[in-house]
Amino acid sequence: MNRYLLVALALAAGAVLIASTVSVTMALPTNQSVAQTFGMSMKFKDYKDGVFKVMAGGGGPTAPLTKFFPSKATIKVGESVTWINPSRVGEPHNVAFALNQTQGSEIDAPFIINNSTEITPLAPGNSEPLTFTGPNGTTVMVGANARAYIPTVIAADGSVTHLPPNANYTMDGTEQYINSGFIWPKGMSPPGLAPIDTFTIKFEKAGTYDYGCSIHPWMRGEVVVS
Ligand SMILES: [Cu+2]
Repeated sequence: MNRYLLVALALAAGAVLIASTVSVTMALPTNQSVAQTFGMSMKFKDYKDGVFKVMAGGGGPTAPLTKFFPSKATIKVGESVTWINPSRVGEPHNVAFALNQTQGSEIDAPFIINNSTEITPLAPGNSEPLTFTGPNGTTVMVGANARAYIPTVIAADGSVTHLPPNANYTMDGTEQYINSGFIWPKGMSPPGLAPIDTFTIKFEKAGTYDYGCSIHPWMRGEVVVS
């Protein structure tokens, strides 16, 4: 191998190293860079009368934003956080608190149905249910998980309650799981789904509460209550 080739290889390796360093740095957007990209104001802070507002998503048709903003809400005991979805396109988000980490919040889940059950699409068109053979020859159908689509609370004793759309829930801190249901930009919920465009939790117990969006698992946020 001649030395010119060696120099060229060394330069190429250096360039790759620099490029990968740059791309890693750019892959972690700060709140500020996200705000600039999407024309949001870094000064956005809507926290008055004991209610802290958080935007779940944002952006428009060319670039929907999948981020909670601000991602950290700091409030006092007895105050509330309200989530809204300001997207300009019909992209839903939800707010899921898995206080007991074993309680997941997948948006689709497999369900065992009777082997003889006939499933007929309500609307004629291009749809059929996703089914497969489960354990012991059972028939399994994949369906929408109501505990991610509609507001749901699982209490400490495991009892499940569905809240009305746009619920205002008071959290005592003993819950295993809380989900807002799909929050749509106002007026953009599809027919057949609950017209949810907001969700509010009043926090009665101090602590740091992590939450996420079941639809976009990289969307994370936290509420700090003191
Ligand atoms: Cu989301």
